[in-house]
Amino acid sequence: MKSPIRIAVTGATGQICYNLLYRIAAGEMLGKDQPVILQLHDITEAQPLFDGIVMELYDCAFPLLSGIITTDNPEVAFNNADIVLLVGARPRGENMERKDLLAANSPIFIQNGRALNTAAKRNVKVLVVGNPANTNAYITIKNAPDLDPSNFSAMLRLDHNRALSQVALKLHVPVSDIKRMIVWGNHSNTQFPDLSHATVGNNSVSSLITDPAWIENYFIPVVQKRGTAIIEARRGKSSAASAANAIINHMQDWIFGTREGDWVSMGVPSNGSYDIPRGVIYSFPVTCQNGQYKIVEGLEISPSDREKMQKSYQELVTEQEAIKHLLA
Ligand code: NAX
Repeated sequence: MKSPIRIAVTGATGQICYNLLYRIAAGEMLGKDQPVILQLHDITEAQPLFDGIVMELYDCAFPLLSGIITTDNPEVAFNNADIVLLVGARPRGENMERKDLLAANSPIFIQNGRALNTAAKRNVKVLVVGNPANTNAYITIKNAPDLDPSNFSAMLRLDHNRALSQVALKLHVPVSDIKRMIVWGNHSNTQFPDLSHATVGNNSVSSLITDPAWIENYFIPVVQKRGTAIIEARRGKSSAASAANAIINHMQDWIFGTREGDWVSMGVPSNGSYDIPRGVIYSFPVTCQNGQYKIVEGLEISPSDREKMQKSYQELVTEQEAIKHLLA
């Protein structure tokens, strides 16, 4: 039997985690032969909610679940962690603007960064899910100076999966036949879902779409606004099952590698590719091998697509400006 992997999860009593923890414990993220220890974090007020969650974890009698820790102390949660999933965040309240959300979440991710710097394994893999995910990842990295920034990523996989599904529905093909989808930029409605490099078999997706207006007028806005559509459809609740699934997909690809001839979208520190200045956490197409992600270089981008990519970058700059004083 392999030795257990320590997986820390924040926001562990929230709705995404209720769809996530049981799948991780069942081996759906790291494989059916990999024991796991769950190190669960939530705020002090949420601690009583762990009772039922832990009872249900035990009641599943998962053969791979080697231990469970619950805590309101991030350093305890991140202690020796191999994988850290930062899901916990302040939800966006009514009448709350994006900048208010940024201000409310910055202290959480400053604290997360410091605790990771102190307590996590040096080769930990950290996925930031809590919104605004890209800028929260930026804040976390800035507060974990002893960890390599390439240990971090922000989640754009739900957007990537949404884009794949829309194309699969349109072309009546299985999702698995579609390769090389990209969602560029910020996990917000400035993101740019780009199917100009996507393929189905030997064909480009764009050559198979007979009404080009579908891309601009349907595909792009539907993917960009899917989060809001889900909230409306679920009577106020945001994506949970699909978000948990995207976390599992993201981590699997990062750890075990992307499939041959394909890539995925991840929010990662820019290396300056595609005119996106270094350091900003921006979603790029990446391939993964041996536990490392690598930005796909050299794709041809039209001037109008470059404009869309810059628009999302500019939003990230505005977000960084809004929290700059908190990082000084
Ligand atoms: P919930 O509101 O159900 O859960 C949030 C959890 O965070 C709660 O358990 C809460 O106690 C905890 N929390 C609150 N304040 C905290 C603090 N100061 N420190 C640590 N934890 C704190 O939200 P849920 O639906 O689970 O969503 C979690 C986060 O994921 C939200 O920020 C949400 O916007 C974000 N999402 C990100 C997605 C992405 O693609 N990157 C998609 C799904 C989701 O919208």
